[in-house]
Amino acid sequence: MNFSEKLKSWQSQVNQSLEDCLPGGKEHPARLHEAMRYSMEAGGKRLRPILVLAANDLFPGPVDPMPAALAIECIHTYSLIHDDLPAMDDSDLRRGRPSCHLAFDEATAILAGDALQPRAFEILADGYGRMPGLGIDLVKILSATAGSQRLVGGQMQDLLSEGKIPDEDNLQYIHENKTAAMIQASLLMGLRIGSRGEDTEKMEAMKRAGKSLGLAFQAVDDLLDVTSSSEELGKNAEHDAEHGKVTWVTLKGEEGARKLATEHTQWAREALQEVGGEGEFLLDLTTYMLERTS
Ligand code: GRG
Repeated sequence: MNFSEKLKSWQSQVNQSLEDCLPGGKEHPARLHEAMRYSMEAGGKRLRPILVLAANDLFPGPVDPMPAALAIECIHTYSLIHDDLPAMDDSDLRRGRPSCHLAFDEATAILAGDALQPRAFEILADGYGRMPGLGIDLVKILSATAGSQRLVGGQMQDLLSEGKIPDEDNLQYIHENKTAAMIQASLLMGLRIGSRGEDTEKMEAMKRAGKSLGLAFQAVDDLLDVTSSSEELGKNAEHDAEHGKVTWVTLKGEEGARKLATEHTQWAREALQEVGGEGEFLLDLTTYMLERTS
């Protein structure tokens, strides 16, 4: 299978497994389950689950990486639902559809996000509970990443910085934690599940790869916000400027942001080469992430 065939095949496997792993839309309380499914089934690129599967594939072992891939998508989707709320980024479009709080209401959207978080850890417990060493490591990676010093902390700092004087260190902090942390965690979980997951040197190199890939992803996101339409993105374009957000584009210009994205992608690729293994798909994925249009 070539790169795009494999990507499509993994995306459809992930979509099918996500469909199976959430409570049915008619299950009581139906409104809550419908809202969870509404945001999850709206699609999205599924990049984080694909990163888990691809990192596992570097040194594949007997353990199924899919539960970890589903768990990280549950955390990611909750973060998008909450990010769109009026109290946060106040976005009305997500994954090509009205945001969850508009399709339902604010309270339901808050609860749908809330409910996706424990579901993530339940999926990990169900998938890896019989392998306590591995299971605990995965819970540790995902819970630390989703917590106050990474994803939530990055979001807090992002909100506190709206309309403030641009500060490069602050922007770096926000992007390392709000965006790169989840990309890094996806790669670390995938590698940990594979047959060489206890090799600390490989895990350290993967940490560096994840950070660079995440920072590249954010620089591309900042660029797309100014160069693409809402229709192409499936979310509001020019949202950053409207919300007084500092981005790599406002700090360094389009050319500077593009250079940053290319450099970080290159560093990610070098770190991935240090990790080793069957890395062709993952290297192609870094190019796909750099060249993406949505
Ligand atoms: C509410 C705790 C909390 C965190 C929110 C996800 C997030 C943090 C904010 C979304 C706004 C944003 C531009 C984040 C940075 C880049 C990012 C995470 C984009 C969305 O990820 P994609 O493009 O989305 O992978 P899809 O829909 O394809 O899954």
